[in-house]
Amino acid sequence: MTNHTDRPEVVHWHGLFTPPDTDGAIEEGTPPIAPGSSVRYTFTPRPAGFRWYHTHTMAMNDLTRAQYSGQHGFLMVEPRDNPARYDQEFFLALHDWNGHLLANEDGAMNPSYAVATINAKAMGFGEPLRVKQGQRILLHVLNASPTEVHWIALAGHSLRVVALDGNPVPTSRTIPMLRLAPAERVSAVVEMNNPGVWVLGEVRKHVQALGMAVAVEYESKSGPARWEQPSDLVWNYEQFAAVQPADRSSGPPILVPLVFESKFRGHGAMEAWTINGDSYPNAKVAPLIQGRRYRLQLVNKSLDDHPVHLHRHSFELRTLGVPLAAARGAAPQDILGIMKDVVLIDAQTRAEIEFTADNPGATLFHCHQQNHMDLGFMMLFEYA
Ligand SMILES: [Cu+2]
Repeated sequence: MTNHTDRPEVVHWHGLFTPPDTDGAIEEGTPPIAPGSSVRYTFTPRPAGFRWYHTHTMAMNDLTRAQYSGQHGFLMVEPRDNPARYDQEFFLALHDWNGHLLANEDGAMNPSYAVATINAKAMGFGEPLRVKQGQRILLHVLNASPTEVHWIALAGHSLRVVALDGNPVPTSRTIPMLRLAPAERVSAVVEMNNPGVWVLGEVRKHVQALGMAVAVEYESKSGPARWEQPSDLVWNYEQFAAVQPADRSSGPPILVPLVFESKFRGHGAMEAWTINGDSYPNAKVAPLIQGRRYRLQLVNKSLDDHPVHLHRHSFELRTLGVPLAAARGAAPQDILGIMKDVVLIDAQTRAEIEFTADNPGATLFHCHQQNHMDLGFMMLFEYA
């Protein structure tokens, strides 16, 4: 990797089980790449699946830097044997550009964007996805937006979700629309059984109007691409879970409560963020013990949804969306078998995720929304 920019850079290998010195997080100990210099990393890419890489630097108030800059790419780690049956595969990256800070109702600043794209092209500026009737296509959608959640549909077609964050789901479901938080990936199979020229794009009209769409063109069809608003806007992770209870041979997990809160820093400033009352680098928890199972109890007291990301490990979703205001009664039903590396925690809810501490070394945990990570929403797990 060669750094052609004029400032230190680092490349994070998102979703891979790499050692801290090549994971691409300066906080974990990966050396930054100096301007004009080159480095070579050697590692075995694992696990198989749809991964990606991106700059892991800070932007603060400069909305041209870090993830705002669009420095990202796809990384597909093919499995040793590939049972997938499809005729064509398309990789699609969502991104928002030309951000500026805009005040919300309470005066705090948030990024807002002028342009939104798929594979760095606004609707009408790129080539269509060319398909044939009867084909089965596999879409790998990545939300590479620095801060925005996106909803994606393909007009005239439904999408059979086969993997989340590159990991096959226990139960694949055919749905009208995908929702992707920043850094999330969804892989979905589409049966091309409705000839025409269609829009694949953001479901919210004002975002599609900023450019986040691409035409899907059947062979020998032409004309303007048609859009149809999906009938159903519901998204939940639970629908892809396993139906059978999992084997729990590892014993009860060690509980780690993590409470997320915002800190108003005055009108005209972005909010700061805390985990258990402290911003990075002061937020700390007990060191992880290798081989043990951990259950993170994520309590989002803020009014924002947060796409939280754990480096160098995958985690299993266990419970999601439990309202903070809800009376403490029966424990919610566990979700089983959905392995991810990013999950969106809704405002004013609690959620639980589990992982096994099986990759020793410093491990970053943070909100993937660039402005939240820049302003303290980050914590380092250490191994004992
Ligand atoms: Cu956040």
